[in-house]
Amino acid sequence: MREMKVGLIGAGFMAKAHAIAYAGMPMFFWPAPVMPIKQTIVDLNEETAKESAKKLGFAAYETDWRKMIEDPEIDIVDICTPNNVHAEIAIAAAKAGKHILCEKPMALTSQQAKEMYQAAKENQITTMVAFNYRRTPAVQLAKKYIEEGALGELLDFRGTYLQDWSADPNSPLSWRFQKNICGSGALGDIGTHIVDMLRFLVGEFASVNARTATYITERPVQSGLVDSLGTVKSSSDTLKKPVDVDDHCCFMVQCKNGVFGTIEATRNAWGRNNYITFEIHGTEGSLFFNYERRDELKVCFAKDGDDRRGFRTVYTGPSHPYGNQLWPIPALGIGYTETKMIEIYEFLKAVADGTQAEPGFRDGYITELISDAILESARTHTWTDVQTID
Ligand code: SOE
Repeated sequence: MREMKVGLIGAGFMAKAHAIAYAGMPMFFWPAPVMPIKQTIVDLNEETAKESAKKLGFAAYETDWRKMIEDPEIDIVDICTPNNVHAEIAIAAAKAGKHILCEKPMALTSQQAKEMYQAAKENQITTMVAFNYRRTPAVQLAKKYIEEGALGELLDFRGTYLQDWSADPNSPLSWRFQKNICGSGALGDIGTHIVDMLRFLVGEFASVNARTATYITERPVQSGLVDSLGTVKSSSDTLKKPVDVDDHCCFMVQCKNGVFGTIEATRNAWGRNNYITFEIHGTEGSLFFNYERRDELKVCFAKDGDDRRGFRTVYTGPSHPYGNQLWPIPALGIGYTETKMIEIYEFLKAVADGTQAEPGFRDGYITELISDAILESARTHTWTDVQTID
């Protein structure tokens, strides 16, 4: 079996998720398309890099990502850093001929995303942007129902991504609230996941009409780049600095195929944790998914008699997408790591076949163009067309 060496940049929550996925993927997807070898992990802080190599099972560590990319032994570059350095790293990695898995959102701006996409095309590498939730077997099952025509003609899509980790004004001003590091707030961080879901399930965006708001306009300054996602609270007398990104983002979508959508994203919704939902209505039925109950897909069909009609629950298992390779009994439980393992399986399969992975840098770039249109629409209070690419 062909082995490929992975260099991973970052040592936070996402680095852990990716490291577990590299280790676990071949245990589910055997024979693996290629055997990933966890070679080098990179963090700016030497102690963190060294400890992360031990903890996450990498053979070596580095503090300079350029050195890792220059290493001819490395085949795959995995970017798990804050958003502001994705472009520089990805362009260097593409020029060095490495395949790239990049965390979302792909870039700070659509211009950066375009340059990343062009560098990937010019150097004929395989890319993937880590929109992992479309990998959930229940979401793949939803896609199957839609493709088989079980919903008839699609009418509308209602999506949400709600969390509450930033609802407390004393949760610190991490990089996720600073535009020069994150690009946008709830929109880029979580809204883009549901944008990806809509594109995957329904089709391309034509135009949007959006509203954004910043509810907590300043937050306590934190030391270092630690991303505690609200688990560490500062005292109320800590120095505060302004937040310059959106806390809440809500928009209507007109799709090219005529489907209408609404999407809401916020990290300030008390009581909601990872509440990624969609409900899709068609002329012949409806589907409902909630990631907090990710083994379930709710389905309802018009053809059911009046006295039987209503949502019923399909629990995903071996008969469903990826189910054969995962667990042998429905509802044993899909977790975040399974979605990441499937993601890495699909990425490495594309690398092995010399094809493009989905969602790749082209999709990431389109998502950035959609984000631009959303922010522009929120600024101008008007319907705004999404720029198209070839
Ligand atoms: C924080 O909102 C976050 O870590 C996102 O950045 C991830 O993409 C999401 O999957 C979980 O929440």
